[in-house]
Amino acid sequence: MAYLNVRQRRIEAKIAYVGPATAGKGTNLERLRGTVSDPRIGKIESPGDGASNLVSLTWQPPESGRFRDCDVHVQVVAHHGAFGREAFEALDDADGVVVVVDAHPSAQERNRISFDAVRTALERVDRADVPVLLQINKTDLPEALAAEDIALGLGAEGARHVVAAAAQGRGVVETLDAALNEVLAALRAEAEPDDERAPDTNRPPKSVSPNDSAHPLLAALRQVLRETVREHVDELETRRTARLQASLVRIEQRLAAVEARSVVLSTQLETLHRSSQADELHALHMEVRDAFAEAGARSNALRSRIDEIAEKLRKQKTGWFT
Ligand SMILES: Nc1nc2c(ncn2[C@@H]2O[C@H](COP(=O)(O)OP(=O)(O)OP(=O)(O)O)[C@@H](O)[C@H]2O)c(=O)[nH]1
Ligand SMILES: [Mg+2]
Repeated sequence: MAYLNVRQRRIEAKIAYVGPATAGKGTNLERLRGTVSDPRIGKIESPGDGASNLVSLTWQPPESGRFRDCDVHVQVVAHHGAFGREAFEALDDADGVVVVVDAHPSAQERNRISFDAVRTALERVDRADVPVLLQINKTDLPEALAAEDIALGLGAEGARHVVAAAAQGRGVVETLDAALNEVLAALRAEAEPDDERAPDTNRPPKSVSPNDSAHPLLAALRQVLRETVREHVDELETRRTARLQASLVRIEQRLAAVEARSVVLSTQLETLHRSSQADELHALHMEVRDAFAEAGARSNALRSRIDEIAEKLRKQKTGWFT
C-alpha cells in the first residue's frame, strides 16, 4: 500500500512483476538496471535483496513522475520461477501489478494460470481495484501470438497491455512507465472526490466505497495539510506571544515607576504631616490618588487587550483544527 512520507514529501509505492516461469520478469528488471539514458528513467538503484527471495530495485521517476508536490519512489519487485509463494509475497501490499506473459503459443496455459492467480489473490484480500497491467513479452519470436489473441485467451479483452521484447529492451521502460501512471491515477482517484476530478476516459468508472475517507493515502494527505497549517499557526503564535510578552514588560515597567513615585510621595506626605502644612498635604494626597487611578486604568486596559488577543488566538486555533 502506498506510503506517504510526510516529512520528506515523498510517496513510496510498490509495483510487482509477476507471471509464469521464464516469461521474462528477471529480464525486465535487468534491462531497467541497465537503462540510464531514457528520459523517463530518473534514478535506478539496486539494493541488496536481503533476506527476501525477490529481485528488486528502486526507481525514482524524473520530475514528470511527481505526484502533487511529492517525489515518487517506486520499489519494483519480481519473483523467480512459476507463480507460487514468492509471487504472493511480491503481490503483498503492491500498488500496481505487471503480469509478464510469454507470447509463445506453448506458454498460453501457464499465462492463464498466472493471470487468474493474480486476480484471485487480489480479490481475496479485497484489493481488486489494484491496477493490473499486462506485458506481452517475447513478441520478437516468429511464432509469437498477436497481443489481442493472448488477452482474449486470458479472458482479459480490452485490458491495458504493453507489447514487449524485453531481451532486446523493447517495451521495458514503457511497461514501468504505464504501470506507474496506473498507480498514480488510482492514488489520485482515492485522494480526490469524484466531482473534483476531470473525467478520465481511459479508466472504468470507480465505485466509491464508504471506507474511502479512511484510505491511508487520503489520511496522509490530510496530515500534510494539517501539519502545514499547524506550522503557520505555530509561527503566528510565536509572533503574538512575543508581542504579549513585550506588553507585559511595559506594564511591569509602568507599575514599577508608579510604585517608585508613590514611595517618594509617601515620604513627602510624612514630612508635610510632621510640619502640619495642611494645604500642601491635601494637594499631594490628590496627586497620589490620581497617579494610582491612572496606573490602575492603564494596567486594566492592557490586561483586557491581552485577554482579547488570547481569546482570538484560541478561537482561530479551534477553527483550524476541527
Ligand atoms: N526471445 C526472447 N526471449 C526472451 C525475452 N525476454 C526474456 N527472454 C528469455 O527468456 C528466458 C527467461 O527469461 P527470465 O528473464 O529469466 O524470465 P523469468 O520470468 O525471470 O524466469 P524465472 O525467474 O526463471 O522463472 C531467458 O532465456 C531470456 O533470455 C524476449 O523478449 N524475447
Ligand atoms: Mg527470473
